[in-house]
Amino acid sequence: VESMKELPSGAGKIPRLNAVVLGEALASEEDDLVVPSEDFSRQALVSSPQQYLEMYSKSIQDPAGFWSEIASQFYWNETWGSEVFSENLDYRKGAVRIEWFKGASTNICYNALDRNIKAGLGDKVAIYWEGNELAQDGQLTYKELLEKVCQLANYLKSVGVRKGDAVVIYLPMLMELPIAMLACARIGAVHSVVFAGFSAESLAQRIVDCKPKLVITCNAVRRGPKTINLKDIVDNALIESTKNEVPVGLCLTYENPSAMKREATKWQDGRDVWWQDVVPTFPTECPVEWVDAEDPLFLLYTSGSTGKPKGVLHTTGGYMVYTATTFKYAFDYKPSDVYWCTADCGWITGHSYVSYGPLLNGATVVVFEGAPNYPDAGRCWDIVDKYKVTIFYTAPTLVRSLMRESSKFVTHYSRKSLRVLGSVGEPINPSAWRWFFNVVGESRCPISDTWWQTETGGFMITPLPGAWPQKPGSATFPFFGVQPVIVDEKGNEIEGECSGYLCIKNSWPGAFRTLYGDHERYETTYFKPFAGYYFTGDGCSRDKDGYHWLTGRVDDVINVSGHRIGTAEVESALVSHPQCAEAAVVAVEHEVKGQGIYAFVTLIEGVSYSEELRKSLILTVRNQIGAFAAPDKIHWAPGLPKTRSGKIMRRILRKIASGQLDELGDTSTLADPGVVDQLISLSDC
Ligand code: 6R9
Repeated sequence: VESMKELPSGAGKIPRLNAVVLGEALASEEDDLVVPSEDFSRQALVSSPQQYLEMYSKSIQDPAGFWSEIASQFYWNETWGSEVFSENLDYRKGAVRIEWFKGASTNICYNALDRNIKAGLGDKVAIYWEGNELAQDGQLTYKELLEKVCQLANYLKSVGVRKGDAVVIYLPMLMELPIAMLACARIGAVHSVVFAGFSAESLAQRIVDCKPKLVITCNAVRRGPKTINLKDIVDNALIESTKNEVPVGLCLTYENPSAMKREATKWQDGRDVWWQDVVPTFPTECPVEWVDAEDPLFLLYTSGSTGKPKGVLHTTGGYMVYTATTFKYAFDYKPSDVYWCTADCGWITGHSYVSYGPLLNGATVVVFEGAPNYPDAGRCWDIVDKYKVTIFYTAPTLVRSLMRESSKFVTHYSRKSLRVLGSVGEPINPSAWRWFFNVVGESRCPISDTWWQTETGGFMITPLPGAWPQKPGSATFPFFGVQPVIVDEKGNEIEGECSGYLCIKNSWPGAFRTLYGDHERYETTYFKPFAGYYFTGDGCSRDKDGYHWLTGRVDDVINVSGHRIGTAEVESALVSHPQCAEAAVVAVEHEVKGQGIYAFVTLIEGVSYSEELRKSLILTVRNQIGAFAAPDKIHWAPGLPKTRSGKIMRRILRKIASGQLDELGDTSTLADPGVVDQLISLSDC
């Protein structure tokens, strides 16, 4: 242990794990450490802070050696040259550029399927598919999955899709979604998956930007009690894209008979083709297109703070190595695991941790089409028991919504297969963490609170379960090869216990390489705010033990009388109140303090609003953070405006809070636009 602390540590390079973490002192109550069980640690891939430090140090001191050793476990048709990676993150020294394994050729579909089959996993289940309705399910072994992928890949080639061409995929969580992604990858086409909850207008915008050879969709999907007619949305999007001079001549449509029969589907002869009519007629073998490690693998659009969505571009080799490695370590993956991530493949989490990361590891993955509260709030645990899920990865918003319901929905099911839990998408407040840990995981499963972004490709700051004690609400320490730094306004790195802007120093294999068609925006948004670093857009503090606490987007930081308060901190305090289910906090202008705190609060089922409760909520914040953080206003909110991926749209809340009701902007991307009117009607309560 002593020697570990003396590792050569350049500025901010090696995490400062303190004595408590290294196991020298007993965890005290005040530190709120959740120590992994000895049984778990003993079997874990990384079983101690010391082992992590050793691997981490190597990854930082010799990134080329560290990553090329890992990369050599994959199949490369040709290997990389003398340089494992090359980079320039400093725009003052020329164009920003990141390259890993350049010159090597490989194929991610080959590595996920053929390679695993050659290693004997052909008959292992690759995908368990669970439909919206209880009795609806299916499965594919690795061999069967490869056959399906090859048939589609052959079809795509037959209609002229070539290496480098874009393909837009607008599908719900059917097995056909990962199949379509892998088929594109197999022939070197660039997929652009658009979450099937986006409107026709958003879909059209993405089609116009990447000009695909075809769109792959299905006629309809059932989500909970509703049927959504996806084909109509695509039809409208294609009318719109044609108006913008991007006509798409082919729409491959999967018939999803449980949602809608073919006869009921609107059809445009000459453009629309049924998947089931053509794809199964193609051979089940398809040669692999070897691509350069730096050839594009996919585009995924993500919203910026303003305007046009950004087409985040990921390439092949680095992304492959990075998603596979992060998956393996952050979830302590073992071949016997059954893994379920509730994210949709329309988001980065579904790319990296439903499809590529787990399949590259030869894992068995659950793909769920439906809604987590249908037919009731016990559905997730029903699925966990049905497939004996061992690793369950979800978002805090889902945890909180399930927390509002009776815990009988959880305890009714056994859940004894579970061994690791995961969280992603936003900071998880300690009370949701505790509920997830205690109630869902019965205090036995470590929680990997994975901080990362569409842009980062894979996990950046995350616990390695079993390796060190956790702190509810902290994403803990950086993954191998990642050098997070906290900088002040001027871009100076701050050491030790501090808070500021989270940046990353140097590149990592999974980093995005550009914004499609707009390298300048890439540099301006991410590399110019703090010269020499990648700027994440997030705020972060590091505590005395070196743990990282993400405080939310920096545009969500409130400055009250010179005190910087993360909206997430106040929200977390509010949500810790036993009668508060969810809270969203925004800044409003304040005459005296500069900014004031405005809190939207959703109460738990069955509790009604009262003046007494308002006071008690404010008192909770005063007690947990300090008087300066007490909300100036509590706005009762039966529901919060969220995107379909579950992110709270603070932009809208800020407008409501400041009374700018005529400037609400576009509310069409909300999961439920009705909540906005509800909120406005409660403004004066
Ligand atoms: C993977 C994903 C990225 C933003 C990111 C941050 C927030 C994600 C988090 C988290 C705290 C976590 N975020 N995971 N904040 N703790 N574990 O969600 O990608 O949709 O691009 O969002 O989400 O603010 O900057 P993306």
